[in-house]
Amino acid sequence: MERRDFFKKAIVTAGAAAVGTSTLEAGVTTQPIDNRKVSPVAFPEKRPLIMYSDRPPLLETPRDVFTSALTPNDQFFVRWHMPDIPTHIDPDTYTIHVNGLVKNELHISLNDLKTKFEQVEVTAVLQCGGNSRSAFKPIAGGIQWGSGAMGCATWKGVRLKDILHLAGLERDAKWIGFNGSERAAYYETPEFVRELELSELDDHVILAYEMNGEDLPYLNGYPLRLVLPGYYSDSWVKMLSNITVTNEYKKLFFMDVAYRVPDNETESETPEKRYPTTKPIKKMNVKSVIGYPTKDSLVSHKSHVVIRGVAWDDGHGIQDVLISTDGGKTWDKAILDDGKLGRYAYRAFRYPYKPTTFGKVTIMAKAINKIGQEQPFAKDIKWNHGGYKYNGIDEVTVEVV
Ligand SMILES: Nc1nc2c(c(=O)[nH]1)N[C@H]1C(S)=C(S)[C@@H](COP(=O)(O)O)O[C@H]1N2
Ligand SMILES: [Mo]
Repeated sequence: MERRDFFKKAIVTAGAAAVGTSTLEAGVTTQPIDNRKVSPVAFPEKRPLIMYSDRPPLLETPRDVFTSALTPNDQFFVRWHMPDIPTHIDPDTYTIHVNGLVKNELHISLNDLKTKFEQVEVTAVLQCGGNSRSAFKPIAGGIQWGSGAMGCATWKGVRLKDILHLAGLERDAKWIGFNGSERAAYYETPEFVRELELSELDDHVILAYEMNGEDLPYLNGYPLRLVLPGYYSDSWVKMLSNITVTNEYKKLFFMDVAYRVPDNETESETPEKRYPTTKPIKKMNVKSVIGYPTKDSLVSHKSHVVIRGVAWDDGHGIQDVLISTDGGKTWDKAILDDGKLGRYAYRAFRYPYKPTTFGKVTIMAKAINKIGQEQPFAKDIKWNHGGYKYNGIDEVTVEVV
């Protein structure tokens, strides 16, 4: 069977299975999102995570880590596109090369980055555009991530703007490309490069060498990565080797085909008919994830449970998180943390809950941001082929005993 035919078949089957199930019925969770095991194998600097592949490393953070606003480095998810990641990086000889339409071509060492520029910090959520893809019905293409292809950290580094100022942009400079250091497995595969329009980059964009007060973990892009607060992480190029300024968009680059959604208002299409034009995913939509309880928690009848989780968007800020413990019929406000980590960070939330019935209970969380955008019910989620930008109301079903 051709791969294409296989996909068609998988979609039809999954579509048929979805008919007749209601995501709102208490006691039924139709999200496959939690049905994964943490791998017993740990990678360098990482505790055991949910593994989808070892080369390239694809590691997901378990849901129960999302009970506080910062994600520990050793539990932070990992995503690489190419199997051939450098295994040795010498911090004393590493330089970042800035070239293209600049007046001064630069080679900046790690030490110069840390000593000759203003050092800045930003706490920001890094989320893969394919996070929660496994919740799409029917199945959408790509790795079937649960909710843990994301994390939030405090990033430290230097402003991209300051580096470009030193390099001096030529008058016709319009685009900027960021290269990772890894190599493709085949000559035909383009390298990992992200191109962005210079006009969309603001002061918050940094080249970061530190994550939560430590060197970046190797798998999260040591020694230097791009940090674009508010944007999905396909733009956050790791192990940066090169920054090239151009006056035109170079179509052959890797990211020109992946991480795109239909270019229409609802960013959606049907499995049968692909929308003809696409646009990059770019900014994150409003979303929340429940960290406690999980489907593995045993919750005691009439005990004092604290439901916990995190909520975020692209920087407008979270206004409210609403919790339902009756499968979406009634909602009540959760308590949010003080928000001191800033508008690009997770807002941790908590909600005291005393279960008064036995058996399965479905808990839901819905975030609303400061401009009134809110998470849709899972059944109202708009579908796209790539399985990007899933932000349905989160739900967890627990057993009350
Ligand atoms: N050099 C390089 N940078 C990269 C990628 C990659 O494959 N190579 N993948 C991108 C994507 S799609 C994601 S989701 C994030 C993952 O970052 P993490 O591994 O630190 O979690 O890195 C981004 N930056
Ligand atoms: Mo990603």
